[in-house]
Amino acid sequence: MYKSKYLNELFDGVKTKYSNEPEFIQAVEEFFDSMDFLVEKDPNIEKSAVLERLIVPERIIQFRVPWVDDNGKIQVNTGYRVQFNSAIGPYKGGMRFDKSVNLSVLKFLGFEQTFKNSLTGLPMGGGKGGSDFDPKNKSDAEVMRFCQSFMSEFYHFIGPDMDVPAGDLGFGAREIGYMVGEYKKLTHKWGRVFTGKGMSYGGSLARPESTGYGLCYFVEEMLKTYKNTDFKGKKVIISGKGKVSIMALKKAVELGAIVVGMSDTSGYIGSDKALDYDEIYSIANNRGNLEKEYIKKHSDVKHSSNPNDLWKIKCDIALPCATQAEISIINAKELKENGCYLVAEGANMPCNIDAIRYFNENGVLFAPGKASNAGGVAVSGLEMSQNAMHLTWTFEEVDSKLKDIMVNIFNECYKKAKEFNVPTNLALGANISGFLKVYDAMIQEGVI
Ligand code: NDP
Ligand code: 2IT
Repeated sequence: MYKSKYLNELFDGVKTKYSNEPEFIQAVEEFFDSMDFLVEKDPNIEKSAVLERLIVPERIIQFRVPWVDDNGKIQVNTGYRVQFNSAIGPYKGGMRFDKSVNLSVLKFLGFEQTFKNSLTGLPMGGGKGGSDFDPKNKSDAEVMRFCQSFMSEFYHFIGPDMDVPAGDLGFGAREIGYMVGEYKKLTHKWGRVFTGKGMSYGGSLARPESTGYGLCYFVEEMLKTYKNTDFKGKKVIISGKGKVSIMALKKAVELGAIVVGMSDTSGYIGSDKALDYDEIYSIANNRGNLEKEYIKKHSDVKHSSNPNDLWKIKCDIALPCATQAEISIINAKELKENGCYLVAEGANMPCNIDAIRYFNENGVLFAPGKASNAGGVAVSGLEMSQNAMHLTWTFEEVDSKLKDIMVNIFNECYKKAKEFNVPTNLALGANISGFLKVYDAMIQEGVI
């Protein structure tokens, strides 16, 4: 229940209209938690129907993706792009390939992306796309044929000033390469249309590192501001062993943390001591199974085939970096009982809403993904700038801009949270700061 009658009615409408979209409903509910602090102060929010407009994507594109597998069998998947909001810039956001992909998941991701991109301070609107295609256990040739078929429809809807996709879960350098290649073939234009490209064809240095590094820069600011400390000697657990998790691991270790637990879809590994960084890195690079592979060389670790057992490990800091709905209220309580005092989202919406409320009410510092994982899209924005200027910045230049952006996002969120007398509520700070810029642009652009 919100304090505001208007928000209650609006949210009831969302729940009824989108009753089959639970992920999208959670993203809106969490955002409205913060809007409840704002709508009574500013009657123009209701009058301008900005929230009614914001929760409806500007455009949803859905298409058939037929392709032929290595056995000559014809397969059919669904392709999507949710062009959520272009108030402050062209649509920007990742592409996800996973069997769980559906409109609810892509709408929640596109909705959150709109505020995340606004927080970066760069002119990027929000979008998200992908397919229910599962790249696991597919050959490179199958992935290539799938990407080519996908792009044969998708290329109509993207472009440097229209919509610039990037990677996300199940979608990395390999997929981006095939997509860019096919885009070029179909349009006869060099593919300035994706970010996260390889370094040999227009990618930005530090883009692969950016989400995980950015997350650690954000956490450093939290530790400094709220606890007058830093990463040194802190016990950290990180879920996943994907693009975000591995780079969070690398930076956390570099900053002096002791990473004591990690996971993937096959299970988790945990210890009292630091895990073997090189071994995890090598398993991840070879797309291996973390639990089974790691224990071959380190039989002394705790492990199980349930990735969620990760949250039972004693730690100071938890960085969920795998996927949505990883941390339930039960996991949240386990974390708190085991001494965890800071949870920062590297993934998008890994914490359920009751877990977030529990953290905020029980003295566990919480960083929402739309702020703490914004480093990836921020460096995507920097990749777009470099491409437009036909030049390349060094790793150090990009990394230093990334750090500035993350410090700035933290400061913005913290300042807003203080302004509303809830100084540790960074979710509120992120939602309100991200919203205000989009709101201003939507009012200036009229009812469109
Ligand atoms: P990847 O596909 O590279 O990695 C995902 C990892 O999560 C894999 O290791 C996968 O395991 C693991 N995983 C998936 N589901 C579970 C689960 N239920 N429990 C434990 N592990 C699981 O994706 P990314 O690293 O790119 O993305 C991860 C998250 O970060 C997503 O939420 C994404 O939206 C978000 N994000 C990504 C950004 C980016 O730039 N890539 C930017 C901002 C946010 P396995 O290896 O077994 O498949
Ligand atoms: O969720 C995200 O912010 C991403 N997957 C990165 C998007 C991007 O355009 O770089």
